[in-house]
Amino acid sequence: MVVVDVVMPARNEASTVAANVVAAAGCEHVRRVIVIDDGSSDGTGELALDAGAEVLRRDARTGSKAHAMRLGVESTDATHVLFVDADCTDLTSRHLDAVCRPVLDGRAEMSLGAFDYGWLNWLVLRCPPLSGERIVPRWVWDAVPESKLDGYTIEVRLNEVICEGGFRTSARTMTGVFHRTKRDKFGRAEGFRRTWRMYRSLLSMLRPVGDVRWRTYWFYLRGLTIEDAVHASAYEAPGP
Ligand SMILES: Nc1nc2c(ncn2[C@@H]2O[C@H](COP(=O)(O)OP(=O)(O)O)[C@@H](O)[C@H]2O)c(=O)[nH]1
Ligand SMILES: [Mg+2]
Repeated sequence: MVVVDVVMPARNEASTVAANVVAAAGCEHVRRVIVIDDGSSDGTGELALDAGAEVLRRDARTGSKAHAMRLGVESTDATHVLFVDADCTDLTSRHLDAVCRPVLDGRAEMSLGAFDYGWLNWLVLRCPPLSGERIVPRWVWDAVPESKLDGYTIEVRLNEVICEGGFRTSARTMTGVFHRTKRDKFGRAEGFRRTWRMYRSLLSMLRPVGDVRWRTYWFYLRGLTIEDAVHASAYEAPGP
């Protein structure tokens, strides 16, 4: 039997976490919503709890977003994990329903929703995906070795498992959805520093500096199906 739980890493996302928990809980395929809060000083964990999530806490001095995700996955026996970042804006249950469907229908092993970049969406959907909004069977997560858990690069590691194994990805734009950027969260200077650090980590994953093969991207494109953009009110969920 297929069981989907949501794993939502959250650190200082008080302004958006509750709305994302409600969106995740309203997804028709989802059983539990698990928020992993570490190091928040703005009440993120309490807001998530009030919104209906189960909240796990971590020691903020060690690890990263990836370690928070691992704690979430380890806390469930779900067959599939739907990862959702806590800083999305205007995310709805209908977006997440659409993200889940191809995997549950057996049309893809990984399915993801990309943010809405307007006229750039056609390009974003063809780039190696960094989206935090994605569903995978738990064996995909389990295939990422402990030594490769890292906050900035965990999405690339999940891509690697899918691509190198010859598995399929389904992607679509989630119309109207975006996130609070590092600049929104940390201001211009610190936001820029963190963004720079993130792209540096991502680029240094590639050979010859790192261990990710360039042809992994070719494998990705081979297994990729791009679906129609999904709108907040794409369809009515079935009634009770
Ligand atoms: N629990 C936990 N969540 C984190 C950590 N780092 C980032 N996050 C959360 O992971 C999600 C994505 O992180 P974010 O900083 O937005 O990355 P970006 O989308 O690439 O800018 C957000 O919900 C963050 O709050 C962390 O160390 N621990
Ligand atoms: Mg973000």
